Amino acid sequence: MKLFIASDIHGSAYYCRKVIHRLREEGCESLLLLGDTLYHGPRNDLPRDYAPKEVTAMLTALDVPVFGVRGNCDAEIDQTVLGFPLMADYSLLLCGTRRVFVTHGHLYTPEEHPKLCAGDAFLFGHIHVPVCEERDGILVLNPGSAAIPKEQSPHSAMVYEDGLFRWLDLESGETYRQYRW
Ligand SMILES: [Mn+2]
Repeated sequence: MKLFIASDIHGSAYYCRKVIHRLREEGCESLLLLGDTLYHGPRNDLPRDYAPKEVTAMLTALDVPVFGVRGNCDAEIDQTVLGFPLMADYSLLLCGTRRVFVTHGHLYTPEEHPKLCAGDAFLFGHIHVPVCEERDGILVLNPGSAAIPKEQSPHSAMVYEDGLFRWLDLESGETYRQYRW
Protein backbone atom coordinates (compact mmCIF):
# COMPACT_ATOMS: atom_id res chain seq x y z
CA MET A 1 0.00 0.00 0.00
CA LYS A 2 1.51 3.29 -1.10
CA LEU A 3 0.21 6.03 1.15
CA PHE A 4 0.29 9.80 0.67
CA ILE A 5 0.43 11.73 3.94
CA ALA A 6 -0.38 15.43 4.10
CA SER A 7 -1.24 17.88 6.84
CA ASP A 8 -2.31 21.45 7.45
CA ILE A 9 -3.77 22.36 4.05
CA HIS A 10 -5.68 25.12 5.88
CA GLY A 11 -8.13 25.77 3.05
CA SER A 12 -5.51 26.46 0.37
CA ALA A 13 -6.95 25.38 -2.98
CA TYR A 14 -3.51 25.86 -4.57
CA TYR A 15 -1.72 23.47 -2.22
CA CYS A 16 -4.61 21.01 -2.09
CA ARG A 17 -4.25 20.79 -5.87
CA LYS A 18 -0.50 20.19 -5.40
CA VAL A 19 -1.18 17.42 -2.88
CA ILE A 20 -3.51 15.66 -5.33
CA HIS A 21 -1.12 16.20 -8.23
CA ARG A 22 1.82 14.67 -6.33
CA LEU A 23 -0.36 11.84 -5.00
CA ARG A 24 -1.25 10.92 -8.61
CA GLU A 25 2.31 11.38 -9.84
CA GLU A 26 3.55 9.03 -7.09
CA GLY A 27 0.78 6.54 -7.79
CA CYS A 28 -0.42 6.50 -4.17
CA GLU A 29 -3.41 4.35 -3.32
CA SER A 30 -4.69 6.29 -0.33
CA LEU A 31 -4.51 9.74 1.25
CA LEU A 32 -4.04 10.28 4.98
CA LEU A 33 -4.72 13.82 6.22
CA LEU A 34 -3.38 14.85 9.62
CA GLY A 35 -5.84 17.67 10.25
CA ASP A 36 -6.36 21.42 9.79
CA THR A 37 -7.78 20.81 6.36
CA LEU A 38 -10.31 23.54 5.54
CA TYR A 39 -9.72 26.67 7.66
CA HIS A 40 -6.83 29.04 8.11
CA GLY A 41 -7.18 29.46 11.89
CA PRO A 42 -6.83 32.69 13.87
CA ARG A 43 -3.04 32.55 14.14
CA ASN A 44 -2.30 32.08 10.44
CA ASP A 45 -2.39 34.46 7.50
CA LEU A 46 -4.62 33.35 4.64
CA PRO A 47 -2.75 30.75 2.58
CA ARG A 48 -2.44 30.88 -1.20
CA ASP A 49 -5.85 30.65 -2.96
CA TYR A 50 -7.78 30.29 0.29
CA ALA A 51 -11.03 28.58 -0.78
CA PRO A 52 -12.40 25.95 1.64
CA LYS A 53 -15.26 25.13 -0.75
CA GLU A 54 -12.82 24.32 -3.53
CA VAL A 55 -10.72 22.19 -1.17
CA THR A 56 -13.89 20.36 -0.12
CA ALA A 57 -14.83 19.70 -3.76
CA MET A 58 -11.34 18.45 -4.66
CA LEU A 59 -11.09 16.08 -1.71
CA THR A 60 -14.63 14.80 -2.19
CA ALA A 61 -13.98 14.08 -5.87
CA LEU A 62 -10.74 12.19 -5.19
CA ASP A 63 -10.88 8.64 -6.52
CA VAL A 64 -8.72 7.05 -3.79
CA PRO A 65 -9.76 6.40 -0.17
CA VAL A 66 -9.14 9.38 2.13
CA PHE A 67 -8.81 9.16 5.91
CA GLY A 68 -8.19 11.90 8.40
CA VAL A 69 -7.74 12.86 11.99
CA ARG A 70 -9.07 16.04 13.54
CA GLY A 71 -6.95 19.15 13.83
CA ASN A 72 -7.51 22.06 16.19
CA CYS A 73 -8.86 24.20 13.33
CA ASP A 74 -11.33 21.53 12.11
CA ALA A 75 -15.02 21.99 12.90
CA GLU A 76 -17.83 19.49 13.30
CA ILE A 77 -19.62 20.86 10.25
CA ASP A 78 -16.70 19.70 8.08
CA GLN A 79 -17.83 16.11 8.50
CA THR A 80 -21.09 17.02 6.79
CA VAL A 81 -19.40 18.26 3.62
CA LEU A 82 -16.35 15.99 3.45
CA GLY A 83 -17.16 12.40 2.65
CA PHE A 84 -14.32 10.80 4.62
CA PRO A 85 -13.93 10.34 8.39
CA LEU A 86 -12.01 13.22 9.97
CA MET A 87 -13.38 13.73 13.47
CA ALA A 88 -11.22 11.17 15.28
CA ASP A 89 -8.55 12.51 17.64
CA TYR A 90 -6.23 9.71 16.65
CA SER A 91 -5.93 6.66 14.47
CA LEU A 92 -3.72 3.61 14.68
CA LEU A 93 -2.03 2.08 11.64
CA LEU A 94 -0.55 -1.37 11.91
CA CYS A 95 2.46 -2.01 9.72
CA GLY A 96 3.41 -5.65 10.26
CA THR A 97 4.34 -5.85 13.94
CA ARG A 98 4.71 -2.10 14.31
CA ARG A 99 2.24 0.56 15.31
CA VAL A 100 1.92 4.05 13.88
CA PHE A 101 0.03 6.36 16.21
CA VAL A 102 -1.54 9.02 13.97
CA THR A 103 -2.80 12.30 15.40
CA HIS A 104 -2.83 16.04 14.73
CA GLY A 105 -0.49 16.97 17.55
CA HIS A 106 -2.45 19.40 19.77
CA LEU A 107 -3.90 16.67 22.06
CA TYR A 108 -1.12 14.11 21.87
CA THR A 109 2.43 15.28 21.33
CA PRO A 110 5.81 13.59 20.79
CA GLU A 111 6.38 14.21 24.52
CA GLU A 112 2.96 13.06 25.75
CA HIS A 113 1.20 10.21 24.04
CA PRO A 114 -0.15 6.76 24.93
CA LYS A 115 2.42 4.07 25.59
CA LEU A 116 4.15 2.80 22.47
CA CYS A 117 6.87 0.20 22.06
CA ALA A 118 10.38 0.67 20.74
CA GLY A 119 10.17 0.48 16.95
CA ASP A 120 6.72 2.09 16.80
CA ALA A 121 6.09 5.50 15.23
CA PHE A 122 4.31 8.69 16.24
CA LEU A 123 3.00 10.59 13.20
CA PHE A 124 1.65 14.10 13.62
CA GLY A 125 1.10 17.48 11.95
CA HIS A 126 0.22 20.77 13.70
CA ILE A 127 3.68 22.33 14.07
CA HIS A 128 4.08 22.96 10.29
CA VAL A 129 7.67 21.76 10.38
CA PRO A 130 8.90 18.40 8.98
CA VAL A 131 10.28 16.02 11.62
CA CYS A 132 12.10 12.71 11.34
CA GLU A 133 13.85 11.67 14.53
CA GLU A 134 14.02 8.90 17.07
CA ARG A 135 13.02 9.65 20.65
CA ASP A 136 13.35 6.85 23.22
CA GLY A 137 13.12 4.25 20.48
CA ILE A 138 9.98 5.81 18.96
CA LEU A 139 10.21 7.18 15.44
CA VAL A 140 8.70 10.68 15.44
CA LEU A 141 7.44 11.82 12.04
CA ASN A 142 5.87 14.98 10.68
CA PRO A 143 5.23 15.71 6.99
CA GLY A 144 5.39 19.47 7.54
CA SER A 145 2.60 21.68 6.24
CA ALA A 146 1.23 21.62 2.71
CA ALA A 147 0.09 25.25 2.77
CA ILE A 148 1.72 27.18 5.62
CA PRO A 149 5.21 25.80 6.29
CA LYS A 150 7.22 27.28 9.14
CA GLU A 151 10.92 27.64 9.96
CA GLN A 152 11.92 27.92 6.29
CA SER A 153 10.66 24.41 5.53
CA PRO A 154 9.25 23.68 2.07
CA HIS A 155 5.57 23.19 1.24
CA SER A 156 5.72 19.55 2.13
CA ALA A 157 4.06 16.14 2.35
CA MET A 158 5.13 12.51 2.78
CA VAL A 159 4.89 9.23 0.92
CA TYR A 160 5.07 5.86 2.69
CA GLU A 161 5.62 2.50 1.08
CA ASP A 162 7.23 -0.74 2.30
CA GLY A 163 9.06 0.78 5.25
CA LEU A 164 10.32 3.83 3.39
CA PHE A 165 9.15 7.31 4.41
CA ARG A 166 9.91 10.09 1.92
CA TRP A 167 9.34 13.82 2.30
CA LEU A 168 8.32 15.61 -0.89
CA ASP A 169 8.64 19.24 -1.81
CA LEU A 170 5.13 19.86 -3.14
CA GLU A 171 6.29 22.55 -5.57
CA SER A 172 9.06 20.56 -7.25
CA GLY A 173 7.91 17.03 -6.50
CA GLU A 174 11.43 16.20 -5.34
CA THR A 175 12.22 13.95 -2.40
CA TYR A 176 14.24 16.10 0.01
CA ARG A 177 14.48 13.60 2.88
CA GLN A 178 13.91 9.91 3.39
CA TYR A 179 14.00 7.38 6.18
CA ARG A 180 14.12 3.60 5.98
CA TRP A 181 12.10 2.25 8.92
MN1 LIG B 1 -2.22 23.87 11.45
